[in-house]
Amino acid sequence: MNRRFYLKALGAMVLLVGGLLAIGAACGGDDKGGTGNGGSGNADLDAIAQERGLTPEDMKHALQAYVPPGQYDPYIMIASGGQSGQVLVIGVPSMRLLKVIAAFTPEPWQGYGYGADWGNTVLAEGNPSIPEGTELTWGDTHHPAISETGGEYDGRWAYINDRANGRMAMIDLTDFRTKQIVAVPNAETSHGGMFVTPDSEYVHISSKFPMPWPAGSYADLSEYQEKYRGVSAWMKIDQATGRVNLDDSFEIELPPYNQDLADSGKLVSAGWAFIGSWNTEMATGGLGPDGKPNPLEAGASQNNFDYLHVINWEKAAEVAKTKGVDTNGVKMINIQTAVEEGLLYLIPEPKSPHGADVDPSGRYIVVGGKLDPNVTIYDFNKIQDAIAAEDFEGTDSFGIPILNFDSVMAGQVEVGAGPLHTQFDSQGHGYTSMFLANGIAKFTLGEDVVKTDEAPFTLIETIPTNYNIGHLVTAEGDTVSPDDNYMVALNKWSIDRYAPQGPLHPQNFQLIDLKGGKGPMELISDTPIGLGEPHYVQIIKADKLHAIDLYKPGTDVLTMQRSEFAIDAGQEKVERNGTTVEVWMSATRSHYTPDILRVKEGDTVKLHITNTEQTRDATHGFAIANYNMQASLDPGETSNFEFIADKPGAWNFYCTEFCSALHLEMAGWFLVEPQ
Ligand code: K7E
Ligand code: CUA
Repeated sequence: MNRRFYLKALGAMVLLVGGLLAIGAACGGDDKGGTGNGGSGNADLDAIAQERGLTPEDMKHALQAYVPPGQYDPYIMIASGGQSGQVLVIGVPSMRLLKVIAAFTPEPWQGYGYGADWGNTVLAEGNPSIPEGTELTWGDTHHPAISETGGEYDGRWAYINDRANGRMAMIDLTDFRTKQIVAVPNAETSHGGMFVTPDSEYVHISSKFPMPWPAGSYADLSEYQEKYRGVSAWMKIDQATGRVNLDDSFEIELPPYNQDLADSGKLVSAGWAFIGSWNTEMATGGLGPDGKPNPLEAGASQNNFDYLHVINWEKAAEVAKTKGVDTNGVKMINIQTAVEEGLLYLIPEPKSPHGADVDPSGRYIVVGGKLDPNVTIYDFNKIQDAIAAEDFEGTDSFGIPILNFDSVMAGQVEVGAGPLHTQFDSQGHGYTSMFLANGIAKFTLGEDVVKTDEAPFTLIETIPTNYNIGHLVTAEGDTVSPDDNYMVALNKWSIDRYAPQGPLHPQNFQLIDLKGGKGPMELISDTPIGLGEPHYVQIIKADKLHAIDLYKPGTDVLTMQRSEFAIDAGQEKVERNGTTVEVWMSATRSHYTPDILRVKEGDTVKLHITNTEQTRDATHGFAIANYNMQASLDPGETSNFEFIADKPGAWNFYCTEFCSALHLEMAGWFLVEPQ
């Protein structure tokens, strides 16, 4: 860089920092910022920049992402954790990892799936009933959906799907814990179908790969078209608990296409939903011994168009009550009924589509075709007109009407190679990730939505990403009023961005400044994600979240009520009943009461532990050597174990959380006398 320019820019930087400090001092009323405008600050910054080889741009970006010690991020990102099966909580703009929420995979820090009843119960309830005896201990989290009220994130709950299986988890955002996993009936896998309706009446999930119907039956792939089916599942949300209630849920049978990304209608399109698909060719692969010439990827890419499913879910909810057929515990609307009742239509979408995203106004649906350099934008008003006029170009092989492409398409924008997912700002812009072109394209939507003087359906600018972006997200991006400041690119490759740690590279999250939607987009920071491959994420304003500090004394985290096994300090006891030993234990800094447990080999042990503290962050752990048990007892929490004392010996138990100066002394003995 030109040295003179560098110094000039650095000087401007120092003035900016000095100005910020002066403002801080004026507002704060103390004199902590007193050295702000002086020469020493200038010299300090200059020296740091020189020493670290930072440009003025670098320093500006550092300031844009900086959150000082002790201060909070204004936004919280709820991120899928991919193969980790977990959900990540990340502050924005600092991109600091705040928590890994245990969801589909046992998580030791929170004692999820290591003997305590919270995790064991949730994980066990999430096992599918078909096939019988299935025990799953991992998931592949892809698409989170934060609950909404009036089309705005409301910070009550988050839902996330398991890509590997037909399952979804519900996370309570008061304590950021998973409270329910549901195996979705009639879905073997799931993918991008997860969204909530604008008032969180339902959380939607759809199948990814079709499965032989009825669920649990077998059919060879030669019967793919006749026997295999997909499903659109509308899971009713209990408004008091956020849990899914299967009794009031319903499903719609879909053709054996690969149902993909989906989104809820909102405002003008409220009551409707859109699910993309690929492989309407119904190809099944067959390379190798099956002797077919094409892999699935080629077979599924033959047609120029696949179909966007258009669903009137509000009407479907009514139809399900009278015409839904009970199918594995949920009411199912079959394809024929869906067509007769006008619940289901198809729209051609070009070239192996992936994303299907509804803009904040609800009017435009943006689809990215992986093998097409264009995004295709549909107009909900035109869709309604076409349905009313029965403007169909035919039906598919299952009798579902196909709306005339030219009648419902509002515009196409050539953005670049490999468009996938789209997010929005409030100014009428879409931002589409381009996997192949390695970047994000910003373009305008159609009339009534564009708030600038830019022409509709026009490419405005692109920004490179490093590398091969999958999803992207804007702050409050799926709501009816996105914020126009932060965007994060979720990149699949990071080849040369971080110090090497062997052949497996981290994912790369890149923070981008949208500048009020006015642009130009500006890259601020890179953040490595080293525990799985996130797919989608959402960003919510931090002040919409109402996380609790403490559990009320003796809380069962599954019910959030006082546990029947809770005790207060002084009520600890041990009871033997035949070969069952039941213990009511307390944990407080820095001891357990009782701290010696005597049982006989083969006894059943029922251990109820209450953390009797009401001090923020006074969490205790509980682990017993050689019993593979670990619990995290947050202040006020009661946790229960039930197990057989099958290993005779003198076993140490201890607190796994460094809770006090005498934390190492917070331990005891579990004595299992041999028979
Ligand atoms: Cu595109 Cu699972 Cu949303 Cu990955 S999916 S990128
Ligand atoms: Cu309690 Cu360490």
